[in-house]
Amino acid sequence: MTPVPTTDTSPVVSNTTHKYDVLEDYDGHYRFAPIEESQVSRAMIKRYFNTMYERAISDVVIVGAGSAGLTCAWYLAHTRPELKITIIEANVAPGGGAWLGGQLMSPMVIRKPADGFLRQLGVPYEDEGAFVVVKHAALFTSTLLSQVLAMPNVVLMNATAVEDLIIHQDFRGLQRVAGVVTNWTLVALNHDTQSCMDPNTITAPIIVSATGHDGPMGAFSAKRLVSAGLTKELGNMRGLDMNRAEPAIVNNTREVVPGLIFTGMELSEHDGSNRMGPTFGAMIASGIKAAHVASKILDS
Ligand code: AHZ
Repeated sequence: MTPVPTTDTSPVVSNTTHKYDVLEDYDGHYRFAPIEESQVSRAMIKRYFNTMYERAISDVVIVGAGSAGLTCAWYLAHTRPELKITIIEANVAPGGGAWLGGQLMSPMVIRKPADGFLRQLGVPYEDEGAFVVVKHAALFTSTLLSQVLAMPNVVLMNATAVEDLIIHQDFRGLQRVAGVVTNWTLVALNHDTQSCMDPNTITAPIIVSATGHDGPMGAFSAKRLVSAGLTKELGNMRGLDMNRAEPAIVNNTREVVPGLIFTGMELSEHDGSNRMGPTFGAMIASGIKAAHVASKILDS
């Protein structure tokens, strides 16, 4: 028999309240607290612009909220709760490439010993000997992201691009990265179509750049160092070799010029090291190392 089409879209009414229900009444009498539209606008505007005002001077700015940038933020936020950590992410969705494992498949491989970070996060995994597998990369990334955002000393500004670096010069002529130049990403992508749309700035003694390898916006700071004359030329990312790539990224995580630390795959473009493909242990270990380097510089 052909099912009778129905135009009734009202939700299914249940007489029993389940223990997980947040609604007490599905029976057509559910009421929200009354609100004025302007209250909604002001609730957002007040907080967003207060945050921009407060974070115009930050302690650490992390550029890029991929696996390396978020791990760095998590570790730094937990070990240095007094620091104002500001993450700038060009995309609407933070997480970079860490929503999937490889070739758009969901499982995520993490080589030991970086699996220790999963235990700190409380992310379950299957042990395969030399490496572990998280059933879905999104489980890692969403857990990491939610824990980073829950930290009171972290602010994330997504849909916001870093479109330049602030570079100061001291009395000896030594150049130092002293902050970032930001714009909403939609503005940053439209400089060719509009008259000048000036950016904004955030100053900080430490910038951690984690913008990934070359792509629409990737390797941003590495490229800017070259065009600003602080780095001679890009090394350019080399071919895939998991065994060479992962330790190289971790061991070379460092302050590349005064005030600017590189972490994650941005390093491969700067240094000319190999890519590792879909294995994420180096992103975690490099992010943690970047946090240590930042801490040490701030203490010096
Ligand atoms: O949107 C970018 C992404 O979320 C963001 N980003 C890039 N340029 C930016 C800019 N301003 C603000 N100018 C910017 N944000 O940076 C993030 C980079 O994340 P990612 O996942 O691309 O890099 P990652 O180094 O954290 O992780 C790399 C993961 C890879 S790539 C790879 C391979 O190709 O072999 N293997 C692994 C594990």
